[in-house]
Amino acid sequence: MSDTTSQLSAEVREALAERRPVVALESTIIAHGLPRPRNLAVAQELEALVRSGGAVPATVAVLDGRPHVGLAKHQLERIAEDDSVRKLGHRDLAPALAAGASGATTVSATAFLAARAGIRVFATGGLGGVHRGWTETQDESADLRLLARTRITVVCAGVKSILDVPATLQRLETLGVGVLGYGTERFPGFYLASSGEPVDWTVRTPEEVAAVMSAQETLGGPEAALIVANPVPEAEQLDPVLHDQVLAEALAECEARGVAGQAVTPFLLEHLMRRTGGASLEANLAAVRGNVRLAARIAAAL
Ligand code: PSU
Ligand code: MN
Repeated sequence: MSDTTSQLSAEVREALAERRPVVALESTIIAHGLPRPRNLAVAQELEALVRSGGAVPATVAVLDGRPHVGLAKHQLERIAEDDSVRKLGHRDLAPALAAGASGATTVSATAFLAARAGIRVFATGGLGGVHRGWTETQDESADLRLLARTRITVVCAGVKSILDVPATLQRLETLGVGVLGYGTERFPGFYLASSGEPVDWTVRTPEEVAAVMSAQETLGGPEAALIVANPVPEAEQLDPVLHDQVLAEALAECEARGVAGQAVTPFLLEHLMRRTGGASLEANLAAVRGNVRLAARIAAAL
């Protein structure tokens, strides 16, 4: 598929043309999910991790109304530092392009733009999903439905534990999105190694993931994503007791303040970070690093 709307960096374009491994990275985690100035250092570190895994990093964002796949140094700095950078889900792309706006892309917008550019593997922290209290708010991340119709493999530490995890897994099943536990029989819990929920399929090597991807291609049919759920190492997870306690407070605070829509996820992540004295941030980063390393190995195995 030729993609003339997006600006591919020269490095990404050449790698794709020569069928070398490329890993897409999202930018919302950088602009809205991590504190400054650490966010820029993390963005650069994640790109370096992809490179040391033998793949080319393609961080995705929208700059001045143009989607970019693969950012130059100053572009990555802008995403990390500029206050006017918005949060763009898939549905926000067209208005952002028309308005000439700049924004960081969520999982839904990143997966869409990356797949469109011909990238097969994407790494992030934790997917969005069905929020607790869904029966009242109907808050379900656009990530899920977009992944139901986009052929890309997403390496993540499960879905954010601020969500209703069993309901999210149920939605993924309904939507026909495949879920593989990587080296685990339990669905990971983002900050925690396990959410306690079972997964139906377990793989243990990048080659096994690549085999599932090629079987998806052979089968054809709806172009759904494949989720590779890779747990944070237990030694680096957030203390589960602290997690449950602080999360309950964060959810109550979110409701009391009437935080809604796109602001909910950044609010909860920030609250957890403050109330765990930064421990949730370390667990989040450990999870993301592990996912980025694994994504590079999967891209190389293809
Ligand atoms: N993973 C992280 N931190 C984040 C996110 C993922 O470790 O901030 C972002 C992703 O961009 C994801 C978004 O798509 O949170 C979900 O937001 P929402 O719940 O508003 O759809
Ligand atoms: Mn939402």
